[in-house]
Amino acid sequence: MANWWKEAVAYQIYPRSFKDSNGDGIGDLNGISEKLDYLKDLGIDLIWICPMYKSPNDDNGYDISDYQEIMAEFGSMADFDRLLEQVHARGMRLIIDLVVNHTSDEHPWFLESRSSRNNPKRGWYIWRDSKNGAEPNNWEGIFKGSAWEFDPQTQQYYLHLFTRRQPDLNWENHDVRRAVYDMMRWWLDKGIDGFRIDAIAHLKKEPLLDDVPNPDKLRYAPAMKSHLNYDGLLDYVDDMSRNVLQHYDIVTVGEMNGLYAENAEEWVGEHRGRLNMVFQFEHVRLWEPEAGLRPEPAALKRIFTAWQEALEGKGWNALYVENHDLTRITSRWGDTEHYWRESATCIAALYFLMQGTPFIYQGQEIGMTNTRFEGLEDFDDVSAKNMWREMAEQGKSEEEIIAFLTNTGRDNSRTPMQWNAWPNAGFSDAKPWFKVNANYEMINVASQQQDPDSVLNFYRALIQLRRQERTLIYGRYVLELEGHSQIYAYSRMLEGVEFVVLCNMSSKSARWSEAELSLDGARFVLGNYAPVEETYRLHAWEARVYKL
Ligand code: TEU
Ligand code: CA
Repeated sequence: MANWWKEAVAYQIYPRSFKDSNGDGIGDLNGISEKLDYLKDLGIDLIWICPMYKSPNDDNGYDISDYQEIMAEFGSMADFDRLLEQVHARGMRLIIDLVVNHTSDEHPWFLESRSSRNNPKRGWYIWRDSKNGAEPNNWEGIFKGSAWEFDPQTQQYYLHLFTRRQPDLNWENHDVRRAVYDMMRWWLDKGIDGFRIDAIAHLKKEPLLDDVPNPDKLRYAPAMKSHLNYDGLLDYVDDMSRNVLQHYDIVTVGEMNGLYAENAEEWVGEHRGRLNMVFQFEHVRLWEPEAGLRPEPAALKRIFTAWQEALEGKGWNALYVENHDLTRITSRWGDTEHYWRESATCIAALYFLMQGTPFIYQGQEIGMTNTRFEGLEDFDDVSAKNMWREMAEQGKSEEEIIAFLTNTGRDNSRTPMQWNAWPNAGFSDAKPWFKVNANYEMINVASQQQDPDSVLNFYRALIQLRRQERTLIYGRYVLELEGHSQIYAYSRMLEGVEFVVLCNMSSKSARWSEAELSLDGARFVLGNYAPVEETYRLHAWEARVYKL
């Protein structure tokens, strides 16, 4: 079935780091408004902005203290309304982050809940007595340490899967759900076009809150089994859908760690009326620092192909390789040292032309890379600081910790957007809240706009091509050259039209034979190298698209 959001190309904005409009060093809503023409010109149809709500910023806005107010540093509600209006005036759409697994500990709901054991909102959060003089169970939080925090005033613990300043809402409680749904309707009635639903995978907790097995005798044990995609979670989604989502023409994308291709249809199968898309985690979890930086093409083929096939004719994929929680993809999968431009564009072609709605994270379109950290003071992310503490307790050296966080840290993708080669990369007139990546004079929007071979212009070409060719939107995906160790190739087919996408995911040239995949009579439509010399040989990180 055709839907506007299937044909859209989406762009994710991390407001704090996108554009500062008033010279305080912090990105803001008016900064986004200033750049809408840039996004429109790039070919963007749909914008997702990360949380812009009132927040004490323990987790950069993912700790919300008022869902119906704008963070003062980002502007005002009038600024938001103007942004929304200007997005719509350009024929684009805007979705916002729905963060309802938890609130800030400064949210009035939590302040009431913690005020006494018999407060009417006590049951809005998850409070428990201590067990044998310790935490109610042995769960480790996602950001390390115990998932419980003791509240001296009422002598009980509350559950927080993320930081201690992000208490988990109790989704079993019907008043909580009603309040969340009212808030959602308030935004939808304002005219926003949908939600990216944060941490939806964690809403449901194992009902008994029992200890998890702890064979390694850790102080706190990883407890994902008890709260990640836990049995019964879909009942909450159905409830939200019935009460709110189904009543609006919107798009929804759930952040769904712990979901695998074999169950994807339950979440986004069209006849089920749940969510439109999910951000699955399989391809981004592939990479473990100790296993080396680049995943094998075989692993990527297995994962992407499973998702493409699972949803063919049934549901729709969200396609992404970067976001504000991940390291930069060119640093992660590509070769920034020898083939920065080639690998950035090759990875772009690889994921962008599959079946699904492609999302681009700010800076990805110019091939921004990971940054450099010299000491603890260079990190901002609360999860990095917690990890630092944990590793220090385990006796790891400062160098080891910095190396680990440099390769994995979320701060890598949170450096200010690189607009031009002027001071502060054109992000702000003042000292930015977070250090600009030192390579901004080489990697920035202004210089790439001038350069026909830039990463930016490659993204622009991909977007235009996808817009012109229905086959690249709705066509069936078929994996080609399945056993090839360097080349990831696939075709897209619709009503007799066929495209082939070929990507050499390595820093060495790669060949295949005509017998394996013939390009006889095929027309070259897009690539990241100068004219094709040898049809059946790709240069390092070469990507080509052919129409058959
Ligand atoms: O991330 C949550 C998230 O990634 C989890 O769903 C995931 O299962 C976990 O990190 C596994 O390692 C979202 C936001 O994207 C992130 O920025 C926030 O810090 C977090 O929620 C808390 O709101
Ligand atoms: Ca500002």
